[in-house]
Amino acid sequence: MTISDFTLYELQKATRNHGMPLEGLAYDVTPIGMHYVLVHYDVPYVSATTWRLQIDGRVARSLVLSLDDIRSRPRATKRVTMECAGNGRARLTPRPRSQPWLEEAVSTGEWTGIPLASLLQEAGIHDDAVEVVFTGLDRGEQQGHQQLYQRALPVEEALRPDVLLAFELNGIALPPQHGFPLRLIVPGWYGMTNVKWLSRITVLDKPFWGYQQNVFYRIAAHEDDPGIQLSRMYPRSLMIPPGIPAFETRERLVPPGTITLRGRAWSGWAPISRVEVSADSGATWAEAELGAPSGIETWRTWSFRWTATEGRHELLSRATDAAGNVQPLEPVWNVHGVANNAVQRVIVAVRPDIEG
Ligand SMILES: Nc1nc2c(c(=O)[nH]1)N[C@H]1C(S)=C(S)[C@@H](COP(=O)(O)O)O[C@H]1N2
Ligand SMILES: [Mo]
Repeated sequence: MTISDFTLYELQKATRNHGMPLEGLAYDVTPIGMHYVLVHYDVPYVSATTWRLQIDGRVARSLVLSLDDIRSRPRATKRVTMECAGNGRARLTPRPRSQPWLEEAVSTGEWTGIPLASLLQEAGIHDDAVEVVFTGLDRGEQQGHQQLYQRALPVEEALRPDVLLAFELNGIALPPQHGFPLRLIVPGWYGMTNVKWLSRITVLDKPFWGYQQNVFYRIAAHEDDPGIQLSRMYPRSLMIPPGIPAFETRERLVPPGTITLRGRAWSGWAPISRVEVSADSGATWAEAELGAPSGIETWRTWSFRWTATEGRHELLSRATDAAGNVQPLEPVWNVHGVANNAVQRVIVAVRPDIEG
């Protein structure tokens, strides 16, 4: 990869949106400010006093709620790992034109809010309800489609007890870039599901059609391929960068000897059941030790004792979940550059002059 490969178009996005520096994998909960950010259009300015949430469509009673109304209800807090579906996009050749993530578009937040199901029950959703549409306040144009940011969930998913309408991240009011004053949190699903700056929740008796649902966020082999709509996160494992970085290349420098490699793995389909590590570019693999089990909601820690010998090495880690999904060794290209969960490759130079 050379920097000149990247276009001004991508740089404009990369300077607005930011990833989690991978040393942030050391934290169970990503500190605010290190949590990755992805904003399609502009961060809307929202006044907490005039903002309202509207719930309508196939419901017995439409509701209009203020932030105080929402905050006064029984609340719940959930630790949730969120990953952008475009994570890994910049590794594809040719590179689809969008936010050029390498591997850093993942974080874990502690989200506080009210269960979505409680509001839907209060509104009384009709038996013919099929999907629930979430509309944000942000608006823009993408591929000629002018739109408010909208995504839908099947009713069964919307009624899951762990789905939240969140007004806090890590114990403070949502920062503007993370969706102030209210956002959706759907554990296990890719980032685009978690609609920020929510203004409206609409219950439909037929499937929703929208740009962010049916055009983008599909794994499609070519533009006209209907492909598959994305939902849950495919498994991925990442390593806390070992040793120290070289400023120019960000290659890792470590002294010879035994070191413990550590990282995190997650999957939205089933709990992580296995992580393997290769210290020879994938020729041989060995089992990493897994930390405490986690469900589909949060990442799981892993560790691996590695005897570093002088020279350059390519370190890989590969996650498998309990449903049998495993990370591919090579990226699988698709039009929008989504769901590329190919294994990460970390180049390490082992040198005796590096201080331990
Ligand atoms: N309203 C709205 N919601 C949105 C987005 C957006 O652009 N507008 N981006 C989505 C995408 S693609 C991702 S990956 C997550 C990112 O959430 P974060 O910025 O809080 O990490 O928000 C999702 N929710
Ligand atoms: Mo995303």
